[in-house]
Amino acid sequence: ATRYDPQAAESRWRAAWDAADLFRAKSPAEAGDAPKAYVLEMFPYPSGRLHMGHVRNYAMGDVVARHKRANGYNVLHPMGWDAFGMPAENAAMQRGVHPGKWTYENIAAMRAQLKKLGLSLDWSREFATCDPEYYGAQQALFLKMMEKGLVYRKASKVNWDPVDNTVLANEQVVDGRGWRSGAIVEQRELTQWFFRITDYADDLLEQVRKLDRWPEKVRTMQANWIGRSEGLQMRFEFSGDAPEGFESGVEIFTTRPDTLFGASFIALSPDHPLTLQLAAGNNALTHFRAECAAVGTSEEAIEKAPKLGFDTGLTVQHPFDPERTLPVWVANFVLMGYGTGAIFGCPAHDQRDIEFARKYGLDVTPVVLPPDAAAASFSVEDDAYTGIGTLFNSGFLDGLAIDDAKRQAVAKIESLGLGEGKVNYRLRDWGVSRQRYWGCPIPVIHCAACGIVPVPASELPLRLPDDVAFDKPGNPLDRHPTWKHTTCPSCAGKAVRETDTLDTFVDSSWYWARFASPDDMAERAYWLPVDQYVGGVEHAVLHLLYARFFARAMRDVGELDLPSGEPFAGLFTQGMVTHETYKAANGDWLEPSEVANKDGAWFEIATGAPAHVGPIEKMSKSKKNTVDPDAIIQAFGADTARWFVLSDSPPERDVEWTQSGAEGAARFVQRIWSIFDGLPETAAPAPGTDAASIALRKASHKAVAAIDKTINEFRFNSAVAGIHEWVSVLKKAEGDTGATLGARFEGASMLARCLVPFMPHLAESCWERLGGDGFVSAAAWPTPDPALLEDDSVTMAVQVNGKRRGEITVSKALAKDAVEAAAHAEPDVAAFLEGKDIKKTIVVPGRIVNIVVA
Ligand code: ANZ
Ligand code: ZN
Repeated sequence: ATRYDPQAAESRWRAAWDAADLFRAKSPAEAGDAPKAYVLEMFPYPSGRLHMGHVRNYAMGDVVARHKRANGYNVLHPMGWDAFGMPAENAAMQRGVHPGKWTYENIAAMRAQLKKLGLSLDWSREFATCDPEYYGAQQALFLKMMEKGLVYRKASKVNWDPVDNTVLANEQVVDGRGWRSGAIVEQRELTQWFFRITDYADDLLEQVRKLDRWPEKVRTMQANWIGRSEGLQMRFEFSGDAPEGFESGVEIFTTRPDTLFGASFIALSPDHPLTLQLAAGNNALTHFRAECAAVGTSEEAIEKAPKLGFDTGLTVQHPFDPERTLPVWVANFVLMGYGTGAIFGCPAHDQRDIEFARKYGLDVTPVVLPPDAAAASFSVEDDAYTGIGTLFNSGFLDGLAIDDAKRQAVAKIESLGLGEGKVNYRLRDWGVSRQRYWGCPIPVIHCAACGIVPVPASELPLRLPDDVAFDKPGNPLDRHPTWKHTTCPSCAGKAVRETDTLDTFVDSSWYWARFASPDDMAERAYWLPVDQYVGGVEHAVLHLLYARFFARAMRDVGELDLPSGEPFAGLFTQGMVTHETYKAANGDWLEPSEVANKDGAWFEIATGAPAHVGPIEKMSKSKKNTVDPDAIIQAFGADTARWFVLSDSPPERDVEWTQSGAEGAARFVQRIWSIFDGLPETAAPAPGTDAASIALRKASHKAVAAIDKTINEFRFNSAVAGIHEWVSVLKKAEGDTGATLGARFEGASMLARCLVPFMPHLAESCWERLGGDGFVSAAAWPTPDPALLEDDSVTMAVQVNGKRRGEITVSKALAKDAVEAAAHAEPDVAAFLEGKDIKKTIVVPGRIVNIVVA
């Protein structure tokens, strides 16, 4: 018996695949009648090293790609790099290495690692988003979108570090402080670039319902993020003198017009135009606004901050009760970016409003009575009531349910000419400006005479300058001696370049289209949409939403022939790879390789001191519980690593990496090899028709069908289990079962082809050992013989007087009276028949036995 040598075999097969250019996608013309399949995994950020999460992600995509290829599809399975972003700049700041050099070196290292996995990738389409060809095309796209009105500028908040005097990315704000200076981060207004994603809000929401090959969970997350709410936009008129420019009143947006009788105040955002106007002559209000700004810009930070208010002294009139006036406040929890930037507060039925009202002593009037409460005794103290109920304390709305009351209130406001029903979206336009170097330069020029002027197409790509310094905080493009100074393409006067770069989410929003073709519309149309997208659930909201937006925008500027606007027809989100964590006695994390177990007790290898086992967690550097794919590949081979990450849990769940599991997978590789190694080196004889051979053939043909089905259903762990079972049967057939050599050869040949998606290198070696034609990676999926898929036995229900009393499993060939006898003898049925007189027994072959008793 020979041992299979994974390292030698794997590098040999990879070289042979490369030489044969085996995984290059065919052009539509070359492909002929073959259907197409575009299989894509979310492309990696070149952090420097592959981790086990990557291995799992790409192994899953490769199962799909290889399975499709074996089923006759023309497959596109590309790979590239999401290569712009902060870590490269951090490396530049900390180690003085240029972000470009750092990035391309990481790409080279990770490409080499990825190649070792034996993925069936078309490397000819590889690119990095920091390649000038890629970001130049992105700049052209940006300008087309600008022309179409999908891009605009407006003032918006950024995180400002007042010590380093620089804008910070969200990930550079740690607990409200700048990551380097430690200074408390402030909000600052800057004019920035936006994509008009809200133009597509309705369509993005409508279409997400139809994506039936997406996980339900992801579709719900998308819908919630878009956040459609139906409500009322109306104005409250001032009761005294109106401030200048606000004669018609203050516009508010509400989703609860039913609660208007419970209104006790109006609140403006600190950035509302009226607030700004009032602050102009008012130190106290100016000071208050500054206080509100001393929080991060994230929604979460604003949500968590304590409620702050400022009474403007102004009052407005209640729309339904001319006698009542309401005070106008400025409140920190009202955002300028949503609705109208002003609200009416109904403390009894809104949690933020009740906190605000209790803090500042404002009225609290409940107007919705819970189903089992009494009007006389119901009151709201610290917790707003947001449940269902009936209106009370509410004039003409009294007695109505919430939905009816909403309709009535909107109708009344409309008839008073104070406002109208309105749909609002939580989705905001996408701010894409970043004040950073390592990103795609926004291709516009600012000219004092002409305004915003696009960089001429002939000058694209507008490249990043290479000679930049990171010795100071801030954006090196901004302080570069020459880069930003240019002449206006329109008037030839002196002008400056935009120094903002694009959010890296832009880069990953259309790479799937670029893979299909850099510029050919017909080829893009041929490949798109992506048939199967595979990636982490952490991208369930933003990345997928931005990509869906880009598909629509590209369609609408004529860059994509994709009527649906949906880039990903199928989506699968895989679980994570986890590992036990270990701690030393002093509480420091220890790496898996630093500990060992003796008789159930863990100890630190270096010192012999006892170690503690912590919970099983996602592999992460901070907890030191990572396992390096390279080390695994070196020890066991890539097939073992692939097999393990696919084996133990359903793909959507987490899988726990264990050393013993990896060793088990490596042993299984040898066990499979032994099946092939055990066959004589002769041509395969005919399989034979004796009972033992037929039984073995049935096992093989059924295994093929089951593996096919489980792959199609993304149940790779079940496919793995099916292969385990099948291998046991084939091993047993080596003994004295009476199955012919031909039946064993047939099973082995089918097994080799079924192994391709999972352990492609081993599959090639097995195929070669059988004398198979060409590469098994290029072979067709085995076709099971339908006759061999049929079961010999059948399960039949047994009824007595029309009621089901039991079931029997019998051979299909069994004669009718034998079936009758078996039905009568079935224990539950027999117990029921005892002492009764059987009149008649009707057998419906293969289905049911009906017994009639008196
Ligand atoms: C009065 C009211 C009474 C509200 C009540 C709620 C409960 P969604 O569902 O997310 O659309 N709101 C409106 N604009 C706001 C802004 N710019 N900043 C902060 N809050 C704002 O939320 C709509 C509700 O959020 C609106 O309905 C408004 O408060 C508040 F018992 O109006 B409501
Ligand atoms: Zn000009």
